[in-house]
Amino acid sequence: MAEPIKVVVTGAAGQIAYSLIYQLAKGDVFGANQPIILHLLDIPNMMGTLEGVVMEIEDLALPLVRGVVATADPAAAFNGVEAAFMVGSMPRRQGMERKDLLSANVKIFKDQGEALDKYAKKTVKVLVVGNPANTNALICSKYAPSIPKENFSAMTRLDQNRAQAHVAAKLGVPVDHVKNVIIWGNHSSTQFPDVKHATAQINSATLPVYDAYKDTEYLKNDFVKTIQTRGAAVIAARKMSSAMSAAKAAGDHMKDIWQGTKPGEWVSMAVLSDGSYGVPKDVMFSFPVQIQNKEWKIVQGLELDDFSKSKLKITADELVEEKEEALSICNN
Ligand code: NAX
Repeated sequence: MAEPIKVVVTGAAGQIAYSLIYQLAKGDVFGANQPIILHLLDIPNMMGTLEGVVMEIEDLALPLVRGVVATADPAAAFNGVEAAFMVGSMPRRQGMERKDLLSANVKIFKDQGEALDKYAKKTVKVLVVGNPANTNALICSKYAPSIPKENFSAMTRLDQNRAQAHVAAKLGVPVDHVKNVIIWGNHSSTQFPDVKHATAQINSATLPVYDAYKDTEYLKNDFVKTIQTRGAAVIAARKMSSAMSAAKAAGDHMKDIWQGTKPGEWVSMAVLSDGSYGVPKDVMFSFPVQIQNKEWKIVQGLELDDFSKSKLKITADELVEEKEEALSICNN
């Protein structure tokens, strides 16, 4: 059996972490032969709750868990970690403007970027979940200059999973018969869920989704809106934001980084833009990527029509604006 790796989860007393930790502990993400030492970070007044989470981890009685460090000290939390799930952030409270939320969370990711830079392994893979996830990931990377920028990504996998499940339900096929759905851009309501390049296996035939589901108008309008607003629909029903599905998506995202994507398939994650598809450089933009040896490459050469280009521009403009606001917050 391999040597244990240290894995940090921030926001460890919160609701996403509660589902995520179980997946990590039973080997769903790093593999059934990879022991882990869990580093759990939260804020000081959540230490009581975190103690309860630690008790539950013990009571799972799972052999891959070789240690747990529960702490409010970023130095201890990030020390020697090889994978980081950056979930912890301030939730939006009533009366709070988007700008207030950005301001609070960008500062958290600035500080935690600095702590990663100092204490984590230089090979650490950092997945940002806490919102605004794309811009938080950019800031985190900027304040961790000794860690390669390619090691940072933000989560749009929940949006991808939502889109894939929605199309599968419409076509009446199992969810894994739908492949290569893309989420472009920001994890926000400007994201562009795109099935133009997706395929569906129906009986023994593999067809483009656009041919299998002939209502193109639906796929360009109502489908896009449904996925863009799915998070809000869950909040309206549950009175709390998505947690079980967000945790599953975080596990899927890191598993693909660790174990690679399947041949001919791609997944969506927000990574540093290199200008592909006309997207401005230096924003964390969700692209289709393929992964091998823990390194992602943006899938090239997909054709974008004018409709798609206009959607990419809306979400890219939002990310540029968020980046400028975030940088001005950091510089003040
Ligand atoms: P919770 O409020 O349940 O948990 C957040 C935890 O973070 C709390 O325990 C809090 O004390 C902790 N925290 C706050 N500041 C911290 C700091 N400086 N260091 C360490 N921990 C800190 O929220 P939860 O539902 O778990 O959601 C967490 C984040 O994920 C939110 O920002 C949420 O908006 C975001 N989401 C992102 C998604 C994505 O697809 N990228 C989807 C789900 C989710 O909405």
